[in-house]
Amino acid sequence: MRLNDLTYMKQLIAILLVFATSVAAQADETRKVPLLGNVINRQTTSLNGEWNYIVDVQECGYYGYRREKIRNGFFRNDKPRQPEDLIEYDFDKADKMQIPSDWNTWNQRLFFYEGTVWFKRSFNYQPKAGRRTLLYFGAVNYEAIVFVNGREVGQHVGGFTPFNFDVTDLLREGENFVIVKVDNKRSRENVPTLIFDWWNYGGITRDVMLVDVPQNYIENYSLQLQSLEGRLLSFNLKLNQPEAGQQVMLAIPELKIKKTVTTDDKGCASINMKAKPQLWSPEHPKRYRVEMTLNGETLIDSIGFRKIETKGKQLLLNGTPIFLKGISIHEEKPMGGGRANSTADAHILLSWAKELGCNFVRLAHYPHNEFMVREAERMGLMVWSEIPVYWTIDWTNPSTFDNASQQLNDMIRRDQNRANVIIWSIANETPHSAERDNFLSRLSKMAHDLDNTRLVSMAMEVLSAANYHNRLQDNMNQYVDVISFNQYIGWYRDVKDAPKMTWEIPYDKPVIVSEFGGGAKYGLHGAPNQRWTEEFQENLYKENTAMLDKIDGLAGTTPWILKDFRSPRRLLTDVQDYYNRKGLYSDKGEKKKAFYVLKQWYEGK
Ligand code: GCB
Repeated sequence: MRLNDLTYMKQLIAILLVFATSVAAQADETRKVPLLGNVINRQTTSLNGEWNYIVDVQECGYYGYRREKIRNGFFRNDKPRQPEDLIEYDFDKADKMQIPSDWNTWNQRLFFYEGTVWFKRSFNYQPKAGRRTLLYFGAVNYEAIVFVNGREVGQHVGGFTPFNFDVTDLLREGENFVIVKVDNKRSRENVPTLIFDWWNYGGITRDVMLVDVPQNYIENYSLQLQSLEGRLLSFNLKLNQPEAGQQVMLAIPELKIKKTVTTDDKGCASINMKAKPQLWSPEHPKRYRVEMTLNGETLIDSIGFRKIETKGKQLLLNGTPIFLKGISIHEEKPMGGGRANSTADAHILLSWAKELGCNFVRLAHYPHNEFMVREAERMGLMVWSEIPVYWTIDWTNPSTFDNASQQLNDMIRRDQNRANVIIWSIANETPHSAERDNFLSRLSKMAHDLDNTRLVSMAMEVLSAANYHNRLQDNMNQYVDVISFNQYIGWYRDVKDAPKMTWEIPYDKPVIVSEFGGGAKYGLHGAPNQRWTEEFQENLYKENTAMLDKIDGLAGTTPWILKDFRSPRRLLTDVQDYYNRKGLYSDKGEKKKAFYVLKQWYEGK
C-alpha cells in the first residue's frame, strides 16, 4: 500500500468512525420512547427471574481509573478470547438474584448498600417481520443505564415510575443479553433527595418485559366519565407515530358502544359519547371491558367510570358527599421488609386496609406498582397517589424540576384509566419558600392539564402554635383542590394538648388529615403514658380521633401508617431496630391495639 493510500484509508476510517458514533448517539436518543399505557394487557414476554449481578462499589465497570467513561465496560459482557486476555469480571460466574426484588433484602451483605450493582440476563428472541419490540421496566431504583447486546439504549432516573425503550434494531435471532447498571446513591438534586424516612431499596424492583407491538401502535389513551349530568364519556388516544387517517375501533360491549375514530396528523384521536354506565364506587367497584382495535389487533382494558369533585368543603363521589376512611401505606411486603412487587402482596396489604374499615388508601410517598392500584380498584378502594417530592427538594435546580415533572407525568400516564385514583399528590411536608411555591405550583398546573378528571393535593404542615390554636397557612392552598396536612399531636407534641386544640383551615375546600399517629412495638405493654407501648399508641389514636372530629370540613384521614416499615432513621435498639413503628400492624402482620380504635371510629363515619 502506498503512503497516499494509507493516508486515504486512515481518513476514511476516521470519517466512518465519526459517522458510526453519531449514528449510535442518534439511535441512543431515539430508543427511549414515550411510556406505553396498559402494558399489563399487551403481548409481553417476561424477563423476570434469575439475573446475574455484580456489586461495583467504585463503578469500575463504567469508569476508568481517571474517572473517564470506558469503552470496554461491563456492559459489553466480554469474555477472554486468548489465554492472556485480562477481563476482571464474569457475569456468568456471578451470583444470581431473583428479579424483581431489592438487593437489600435479597442479600444480607447488601442491607445498607447504596451504590452501583450491574445486572445481566440472557434471553432468546425470534424477530418478527414488521413488528417492534419494546423493553419495559416497571421501576428501577434509582438510576438505570440500560444496554442491549453491548449497546447503550438509554438511561432513566427516578425509582418508582416505568420506562421503555424501542430495542427492535438491536435484537438478533437466538441469544441476546440485557445489562442494567443500577445506582441508588442518594443525592441532593434527586427526587427524593438526601433524606427520607423509608428504606432506599436498590435494584430492579418491578417487572421487566419485552413488549411486542406493531409498527404503528396505540401508545396510550384515556377513557373517562367527563360529566355526570349528561353521562358523557370522553375517549382520547395517541398512536406512537404522528400518522393521520388511522382508524381505531372502540367497543364497550356491555354498554353497546362501538365507535370508530380516525387519527389526525399528530396520530391523535378523540371522541365524546353519551352512555349510562353503572358508576364505580367502593360499594360497587364496577368496571367494563373495553376493546380498542387498530389494524386488526385488539388491546383490552377494564375501566370504571366515576366522578370526583369538590363543592365548598365537601368532597363528592358521583355527586354524593363522601368521607375518606383511609390509611397510609408504604410499598413494603406484608411480612418483614423488602419491596412489595406483586398482586399477592398488594392483596394482603389492601385486605388489611379493608379489615380496618377503609374505603381509601394513601399510597405514600411515591407511585406504587401498578398491581397495587389495579388491585385496589378491583377491591373498591379509592387511591391517593403521590410523587416523592418529599421534605427538602433542590427547589431551584431545573433538572430537579424536570425529574419531578417527569415522575408526575409518568405516574398520571400509567394510571389515568384507573377509576379508583381520585387524588394526585404533588408533595409531602415541604418547607415554605417562594422557590418551593414556584416549583410546586408548576407541578400542580401540570397535573391539572394532564388530567382534569381528578383532584390535586399535597400533604402540608400545620405549624403548631405555642398556644392551642392551629391555623393552616400555606400559599399552596390556591393551587390544590383539597387541603391536606400532617399533624403529630401525641407523638411530636404532648397528647394532653389534644383536647385543647382548636383548628382553623381558612380555605373553602375539603380537608384531609393526611397523617397522624405514633409508634408502638407490638407486644410491648404498659401505661398509656409509656412510650412505645401499644397502650400509648392506643390512647394517642383515641385522643386524635376525638380531636379531628372538631375540624370543620374534614373529608377524610389517612393515618400513619398501615404497617411498620423499614427506615434508616429509626435506630432505637430493641424497639425500632430500623423500623418505623407507627404501624397499626407490626412488621409480622400482627394487629396492635390502636387498630381497633381507628376501626371503631371509621365504623361511625
Ligand atoms: C411524617 C412523614 C412520614 C414519616 C412520619 C414519621 O410526617 O411524612 O414520611 O415517616 O412523619 O414517622 O415521623
